[in-house]
Amino acid sequence: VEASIPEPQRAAWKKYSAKEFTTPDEFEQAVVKHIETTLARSLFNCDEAAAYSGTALAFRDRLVIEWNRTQQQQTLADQKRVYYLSLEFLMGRALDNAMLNVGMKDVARKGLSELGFRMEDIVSQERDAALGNGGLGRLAACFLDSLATLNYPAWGYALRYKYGIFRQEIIDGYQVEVPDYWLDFNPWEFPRHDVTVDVQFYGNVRKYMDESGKQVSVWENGEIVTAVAYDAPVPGYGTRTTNNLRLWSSKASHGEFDFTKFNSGEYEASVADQQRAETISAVLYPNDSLERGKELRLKQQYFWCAASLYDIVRRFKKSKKAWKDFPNQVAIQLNDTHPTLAIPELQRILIDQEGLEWDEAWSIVQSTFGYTNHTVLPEALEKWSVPLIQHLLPRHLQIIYDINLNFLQYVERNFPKERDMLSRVSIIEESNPKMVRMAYLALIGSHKVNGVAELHSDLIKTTIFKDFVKIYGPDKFTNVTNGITPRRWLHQANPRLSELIASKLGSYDYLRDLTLLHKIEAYVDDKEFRKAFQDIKYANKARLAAYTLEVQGIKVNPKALFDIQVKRIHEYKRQQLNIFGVIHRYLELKAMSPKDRNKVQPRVSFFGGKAAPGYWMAKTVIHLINQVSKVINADKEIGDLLKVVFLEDYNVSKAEIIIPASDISEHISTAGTEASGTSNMKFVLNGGLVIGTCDGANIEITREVGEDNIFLFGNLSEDVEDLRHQHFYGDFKLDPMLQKVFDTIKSGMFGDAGQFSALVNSIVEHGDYYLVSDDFKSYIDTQKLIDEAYKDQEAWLTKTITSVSRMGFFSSDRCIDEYAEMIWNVEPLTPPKQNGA
Ligand code: CBF
Repeated sequence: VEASIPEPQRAAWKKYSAKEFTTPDEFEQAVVKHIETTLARSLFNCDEAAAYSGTALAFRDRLVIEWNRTQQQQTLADQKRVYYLSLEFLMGRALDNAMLNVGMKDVARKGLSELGFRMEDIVSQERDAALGNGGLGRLAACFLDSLATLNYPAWGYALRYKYGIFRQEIIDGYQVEVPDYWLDFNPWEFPRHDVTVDVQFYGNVRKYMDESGKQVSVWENGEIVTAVAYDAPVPGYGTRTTNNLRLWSSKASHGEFDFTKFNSGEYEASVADQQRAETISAVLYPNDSLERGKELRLKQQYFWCAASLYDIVRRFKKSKKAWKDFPNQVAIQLNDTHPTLAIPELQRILIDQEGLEWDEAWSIVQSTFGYTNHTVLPEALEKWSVPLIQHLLPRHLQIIYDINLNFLQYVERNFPKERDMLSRVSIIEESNPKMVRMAYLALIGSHKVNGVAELHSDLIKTTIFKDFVKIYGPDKFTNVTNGITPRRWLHQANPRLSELIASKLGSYDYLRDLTLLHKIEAYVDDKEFRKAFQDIKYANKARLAAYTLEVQGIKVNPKALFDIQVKRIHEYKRQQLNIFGVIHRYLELKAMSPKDRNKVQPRVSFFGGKAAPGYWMAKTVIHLINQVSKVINADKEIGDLLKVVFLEDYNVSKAEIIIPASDISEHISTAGTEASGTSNMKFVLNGGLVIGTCDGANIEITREVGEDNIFLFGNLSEDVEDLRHQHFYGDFKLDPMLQKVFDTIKSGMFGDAGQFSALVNSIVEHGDYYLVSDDFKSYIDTQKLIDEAYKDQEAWLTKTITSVSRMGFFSSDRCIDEYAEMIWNVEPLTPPKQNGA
């Protein structure tokens, strides 16, 4: 292409082509230029928000150069790419991450200071990109970071929600949801008005025979909504590779305004189509591990899958390769069942539009997709009603039925004696109305299915997918234990600890190979190292204490043991167990003599997390935490011995302050319910210990750090079913300590007891499904062990340093390499050296 452009033009272009800033001077020049020209501000009215915008725009320019280069290199290399389809990417802030990944933070710090600003103030101006609910979305964000860092050619695909996850306000102890207008200023996105896809809904299917006698299906008369691409660069750490995250926004197919309607006087109707179309990408559904069959949600899923697949197929077709090569060029990972419609959509494209035979197309589909399961909770396994799909996507329903028919015939042939199995494994559930089981469709349409931690991957094989293991054999199933990016979750969140580690290891190489952390264990007895490690923890606690005072108005003592549980509020995650434990602690303190109280380990219990707006029980838990906090924090007799804090509006950027400050963090789900958890990894990596159940990744963390360095408690997953069964048949005895806690709640100490009766009754009267009472004693006893252990600060320090040094396994880089090898069969593409580009 380059050769076809005349030399003088090429020379001029090269001369003026955008250059990356490398010095503080060049950086300042870029910032000031953006502030003065792009923002039309000046030295005299440049506040921190404007300085943030200027800085972000300067970095954006820098990212774009490598982003364009990477995309060009990947196109020319024409090798297999990974497409990660996730309805959620919980990216958090981008500026700090961009500065670190391109290695320009010091340059920016110096430049900003010369311009009169403090780096920290500027970074904190940025709004979080909160396009996710929790673990699943944050995992996707960590994966993007690792994919770019490891130079894998990869794209993320999602929706450009106008409103991300709601902002949480606590008013009178209750959660109130406020919209998140995160797009007010977003320098990181590039609207691609030239990259659009028309996506069809509704309509009907016409079938006819063509001249060759082949049956042809045409999906017609539908409504068209246009998907417009918005791209965001994803820079890798210490590499030039900058991948792409493509988000789709919806708009009416005829543009913003229907002039025909306007001219005929239908003024409201002239914009109504646009408003209806825009609704599709307007909101992120705020439910974590809890889905409900709303038509708009299904529309979102199809809109996103159709646009993404069209894009992927369009890119593939440019290569002019044969269709059989599609799986050699394209690996699509389904992050949970949300993108499952991509399976019938690809089959539709191949048979209806490209004219392939069913079997050939289906083999391409199966070789292309991989499916990650993130939960065994029955309420989170998506099902869509057949009439709804019939109405919205009539052709897809036919294809789903055909997929099912072929599959059931296969099962019948291979398991002729197991008639019952057919209804169990059918994609269509014979209920009223009939439902499409999306997890089954995802599994049948993929060549690999993975769980996200060892226990979880075992559980899916023995519970929800048991029959499928028999049908396909165990090789279709695998495990990829989750991981986290050490760039954000250590280097960015805890720069001093990162620096200390680097000072001992001689470089920051461990941020690209986290297993190098093991070398830190050699310093576990090094006095100077220990002191520095301890000082950093204290400084991080002091930072959280200052934040707590500033934002929540609660004064806490950084010398107290900081006990933190931050995650989505859900009954299975058992924040209720934690707060009942806090009440128990308070009652014990109140009953003690002042002399005995003096021996008690002071503690601050921090909570944070959002409840889905319609999840009433979770909201009750938040209310109880806030009521308990009010009473305990006001109790002068107890003072610093116990404080309770609910940190409002937990999100990624707050996690970066909260996580490095923990002494102990709580991962206390009912065994067998938390697929993996990833915050457990973040806390340990930052020098905190864990109290947890034998669940999800807690088990592998224990294996890595050693049993002496974690506080496990509670019933095991294999006992859960029996216990529930016993409860169901009336064999349930409330733990006496918990009884006291409930009596206190009923006494009205924390406000109107009626408000908490459903929570209490779920345990006392309705079978205690999450086994709070069964695990209560074990939990309390373990908390006592923690108090005791914490008193020996030296031994505690040894545990934390040892644990950090053994966390190498939990890097998301390791996950991505495992996915690449076991599932995607994709190779990295190394960028050329800087001056040889
Ligand atoms: O795998 C990432 C995370 O996904 C969830 O958040 C989910 O949405 N299903 C799980 O609940 C977590 O256990 C898991 O770590």
